[in-house]
Amino acid sequence: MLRLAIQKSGRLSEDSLKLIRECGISFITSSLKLKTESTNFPLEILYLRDDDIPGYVADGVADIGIVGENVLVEEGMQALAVEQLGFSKCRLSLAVPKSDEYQDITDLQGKNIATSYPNLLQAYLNERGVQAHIHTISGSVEIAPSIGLADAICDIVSSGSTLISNGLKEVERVFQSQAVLIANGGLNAEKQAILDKLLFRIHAVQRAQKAKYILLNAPTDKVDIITDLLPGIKSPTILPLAEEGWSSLHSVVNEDDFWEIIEKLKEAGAQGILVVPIEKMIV
Ligand code: PRT
Ligand code: ZN
Repeated sequence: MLRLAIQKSGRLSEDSLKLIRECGISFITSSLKLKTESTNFPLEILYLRDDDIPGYVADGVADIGIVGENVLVEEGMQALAVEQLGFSKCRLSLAVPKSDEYQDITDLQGKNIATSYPNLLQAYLNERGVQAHIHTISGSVEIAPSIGLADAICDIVSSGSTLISNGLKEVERVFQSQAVLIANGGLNAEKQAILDKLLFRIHAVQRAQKAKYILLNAPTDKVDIITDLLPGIKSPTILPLAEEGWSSLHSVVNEDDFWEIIEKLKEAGAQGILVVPIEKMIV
């Protein structure tokens, strides 16, 4: 059985559980439990604080885990990373009081900066030859300037509203982060095989998230033009409609590409365009 560590309760928890469920792995959750076993896949789930996950995976207490890249790199454990998972996207940024005149990073020379990410911040400052006093605090970083604890902060930003409501402005992006799957480097063959099986399913889920199934009707004499317009398609399915001279085209497109060509498809005579989600996609 493979042991997966995920965050017990926080910003990573819900999407981590959702990904596992989308992989067809069933389990019963309870807020009181610290671990659960899947009922249909050789996986055990441990619920931990996110900061502890890289260490547990490195020590082999858990075999794999899901954690933010910010935590992984801060703890110097990036070697454990297997795959970016595309959720919990955020950035680690430097921010200063809104009224400060800020030109560039050299303005922070000799200043006090509060953060929970001293290593990532130090590396960023070192690369730019800036020396500052880093105050490591574990929470409520954004209030540090208003209580006189620091001149600037370095904290996680997602929408930016926390900075705004604390009278701060974002001035430098230090690190881009998202959830990442990590694994112990010394898995035995049996566990590696389970991980490979899990990765196969994760890839199918990820592919499906980007792809959409498209169905449209078109005059049969326009099918060639429309096929050429559809991006990245070798060979769509073409079926005759009951109405003489009309055909139905079915294919898979990337949703972003689809919005680019929608007008052209209509101009070329496409009608009744349906774009539907795909649950899993195996190639
Ligand atoms: O209890 P435990 O230690 O497990 O959880 P935690 O409180 O340390 O972590 P948690 O749940 O807050 O975050 C887990 C991970 O989610 C982080 O390590 C990031 O990888 C990721 N993540 C994504 C975020 C955010 N978005 C985020 N917005 N982590 C924190 N924030 C906070 C940020 O610290 C700030 O206070 O949200 C505020 C900013 O949000 P905006 O939207 O106002 O900009
Ligand atoms: Zn934490």
